[in-house]
Amino acid sequence: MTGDLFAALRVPSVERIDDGAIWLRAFADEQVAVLVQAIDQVTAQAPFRQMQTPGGYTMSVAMSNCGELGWVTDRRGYRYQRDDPLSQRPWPAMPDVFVKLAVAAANAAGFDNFMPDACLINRYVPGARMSLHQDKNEGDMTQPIVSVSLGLPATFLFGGNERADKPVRMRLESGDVVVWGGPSRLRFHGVDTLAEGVHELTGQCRYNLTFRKAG
Ligand code: MD3
Ligand code: FE
Repeated sequence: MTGDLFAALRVPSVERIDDGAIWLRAFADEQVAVLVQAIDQVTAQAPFRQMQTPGGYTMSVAMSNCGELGWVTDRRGYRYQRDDPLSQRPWPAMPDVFVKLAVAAANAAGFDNFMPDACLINRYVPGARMSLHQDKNEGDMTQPIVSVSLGLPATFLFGGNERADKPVRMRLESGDVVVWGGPSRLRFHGVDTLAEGVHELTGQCRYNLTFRKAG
């Protein structure tokens, strides 16, 4: 089976959003099915869970991780840790298809020595969102973050260096990859409330993989 006869054919393109922020449209289109299978394998070992923020809210996005380090939040704060707090066992290894894709995308965006040690897996259902934030728990801010969107489309909010800066809205589709590095690395960003929908591959959900050099 090579896919739906009527699936839209997307043409890959590379677009600079800002200094260090590169949008690789359709970069992962050929791998989306394999990537979703790998998500299923990882999350059979480390199930999706809705974590608590330090302020006591439950996140609407469900999360898991793979790789040496995983991002977690609870009442004690945000951090990376080697063990899954649910199992107290190491996170599942990062699947080869994940590592290869992340390195290839970083290279295509001009970052040639990227080697992720953490992959956060986000799952959005309709109604889920992620409010504006910065990613600043990683050890080396000279390394980019590579993000891969799978399943339902979402409106991504790309803000400025201050929380109050008005964000630019970008529609991220399944198979799109964005590399966020250099001067864009600490920009505020978020995801608008996911709209209802059904995707042929993922059903009523969107996945986002973010590859990081956390340690
Ligand atoms: C821009 N995830 O997990 S990925 C996150 O779609 C996160 O699930 C969103 O923000 C999602 O932290 C957005 C895109 C992204 C990731 C990291 C960034 C954009 C970024 C770091 C700096 C600037
Ligand atoms: Fe983020």
